[in-house]
Amino acid sequence: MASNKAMRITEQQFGDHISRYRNVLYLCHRNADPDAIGCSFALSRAFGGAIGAVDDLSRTGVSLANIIGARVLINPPVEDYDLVVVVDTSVGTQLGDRMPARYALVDHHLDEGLLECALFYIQKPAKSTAEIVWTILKENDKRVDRKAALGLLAGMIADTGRFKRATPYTFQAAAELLDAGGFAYEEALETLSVPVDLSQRIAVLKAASRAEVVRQGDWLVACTTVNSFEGSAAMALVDLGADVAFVAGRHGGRVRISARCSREAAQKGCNLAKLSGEVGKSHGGDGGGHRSAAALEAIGEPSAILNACRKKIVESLP
Ligand SMILES: [Mn+2]
Repeated sequence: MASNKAMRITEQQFGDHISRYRNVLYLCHRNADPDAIGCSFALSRAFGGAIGAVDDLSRTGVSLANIIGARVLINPPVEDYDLVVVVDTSVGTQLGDRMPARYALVDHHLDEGLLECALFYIQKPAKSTAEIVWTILKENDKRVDRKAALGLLAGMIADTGRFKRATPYTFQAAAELLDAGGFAYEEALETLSVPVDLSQRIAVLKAASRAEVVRQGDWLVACTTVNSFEGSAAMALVDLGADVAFVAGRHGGRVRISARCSREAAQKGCNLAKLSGEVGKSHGGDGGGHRSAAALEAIGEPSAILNACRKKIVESLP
């Protein structure tokens, strides 16, 4: 790879630099997420150019791209472009064998691997690349339309864990994007909600409506039966407030039980991996997993094996 003197530029200088190239590709990392997609889309709208991604998009990346109408080329021929702007990417391995010979970089990670060979770059420790891109647009007097604003805000929401890791600038940029885009915050949140299969939702709702809840001191243990998506159902019961959940399903001649517990229950000593192994073995099967997420397969009546799980967990809770 040709060695260049790496050139750090400011957000304001981006427009001047990018205008020297006629045919630009904004390239997202593998499994491109909403931050990468939203940023590439907003930059391509403002300065022109195509959007690409290496190999695939994440589930929420696909959702966002569909909603804002981003056309993302999968594994585009990078050598066909005058300049590739690598977006939201910190290490070359995220680009697989698509590493372009001539590239610029816009990113919020702290890794230095891609800096040295970049023609120019902007890299800052922001909480999302979208915050950097928003500054680029403002300082180059670019207006954003509704879709570009939606994409950038979705990127911020996703990368900050719905603002759990936000800085004052994240909130400021988010407010400005809501204003510029003219949409409700709820709409930006919705771009990230990937629909769950109908059959899965039915199974989880059935499991919840049939659940039997036992209270032991301050602990709530939920048990239920459903014949598919046991793991999702157990997770949903913990989300709803159970400390521990066991969901049984019949599969051919065998019974499968998925077990989940809250983080607090696991910290206080709940060990579902051990429990699943013991109950599984005592019913002609086996089980295991993690402390807070485990499963077993055994032979017998679902209700009897569920009872055995419930008895064991109640005995073990402090
Ligand atoms: Mn990011």
